[in-house]
Amino acid sequence: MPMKVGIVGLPNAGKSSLFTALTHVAAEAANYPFTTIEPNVAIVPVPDPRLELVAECVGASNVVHDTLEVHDIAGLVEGAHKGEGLGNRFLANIRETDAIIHVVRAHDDPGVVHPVGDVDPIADLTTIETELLLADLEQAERRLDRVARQAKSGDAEAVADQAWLEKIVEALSDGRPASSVPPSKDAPNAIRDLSPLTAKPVLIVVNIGEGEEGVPADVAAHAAEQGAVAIAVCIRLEAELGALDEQEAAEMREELEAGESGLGRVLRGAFDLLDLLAFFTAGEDKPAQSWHLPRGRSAWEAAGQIHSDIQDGFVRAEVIGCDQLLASGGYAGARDKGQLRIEGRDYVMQDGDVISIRFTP
Ligand SMILES: Nc1nc2c(ncn2[C@@H]2O[C@H](COP(=O)(O)OP(=O)(O)OP(=O)(O)O)[C@@H](O)[C@H]2O)c(=O)[nH]1
Ligand SMILES: [Mg+2]
Repeated sequence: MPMKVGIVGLPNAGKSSLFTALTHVAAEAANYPFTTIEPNVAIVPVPDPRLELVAECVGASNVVHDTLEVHDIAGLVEGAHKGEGLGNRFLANIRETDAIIHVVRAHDDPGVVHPVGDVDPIADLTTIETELLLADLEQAERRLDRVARQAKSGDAEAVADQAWLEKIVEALSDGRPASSVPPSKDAPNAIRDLSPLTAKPVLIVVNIGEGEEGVPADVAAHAAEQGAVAIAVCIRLEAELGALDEQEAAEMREELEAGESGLGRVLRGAFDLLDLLAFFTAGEDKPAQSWHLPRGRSAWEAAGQIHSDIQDGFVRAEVIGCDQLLASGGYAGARDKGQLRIEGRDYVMQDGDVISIRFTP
């Protein structure tokens, strides 16, 4: 299952332009079978240069980068949590995602209509943040109602859920995000069932005009306050460059002194938010593949990323850090040096591990 991110923002902020530009990247990425599940869902590869090196070192047949699923939703407006502009349906779409990209307009092109008035990134960010907060509050209150009824009959899980939900409702009512309430040990499923929007990590993409540079200071300060990361991208330029072929785009980029691809920064930024580690599987004449896991997970959980059959039949794993594998020139050299370790199911995966799992089918 790829990790998912959802793009939010006011109407006309530049969400669909960003989405389209990202899908161009996906379509052009070498050997990647580009897929569009639905018109507004794209699967884009997250390239890891280490994987290319590992593939070459072990003589793999091809390279398959792990992917990120990006959801574009229609613009949210004030009142979205109450269903304004189909808001609730859009919000439900992003409840399933692992992280949020929040696009905010900072360019002042008079040709693009602003939905509520003047170009004001802080006001716009706040409008959307408030909608997410109110949407969470409404969900949490509804759930609390239900759980409180079950708790009356003495159901221990419901009692624990109720206690946690009460804290969530209190925080949200005060304007604090769900992320400010620590998850409860006694109510492990409550957070998953609620999947609050305001507990998801946020990447703010500031849509700047051509020739502008950097995140405006007030937006940077606002992002820091919210615990979000902000980057500046001229989305229209990226969308135009994305439609060109790679060489043309590189020439244009140089001519315009546009610097590194803003889309690369968006993808990497979104991915960094998820705080995952990468691990690899690779063998001679087999595909070399990258996978991702939250930090601290076991070899058994890594197996589950690859295939549930491999997880079910897990026997042991052979593991080596990719740096060691590369330095030894491949598996044979690493084995000679005793660097290929045998690990059990509880082994804690490290970033850059190359793993092969023995399993009974
Ligand atoms: N000048 C300028 N215009 C832009 C930029 N990014 C997007 N636009 C324009 O703004 C308009 C709206 O962009 P979209 O990407 O459709 O906006 P959206 O956020 O998806 O809007 P909704 O789907 O209506 O919520 C389009 O006409 C874009 O061409 C930019 O960086 N600079
Ligand atoms: Mg759109």
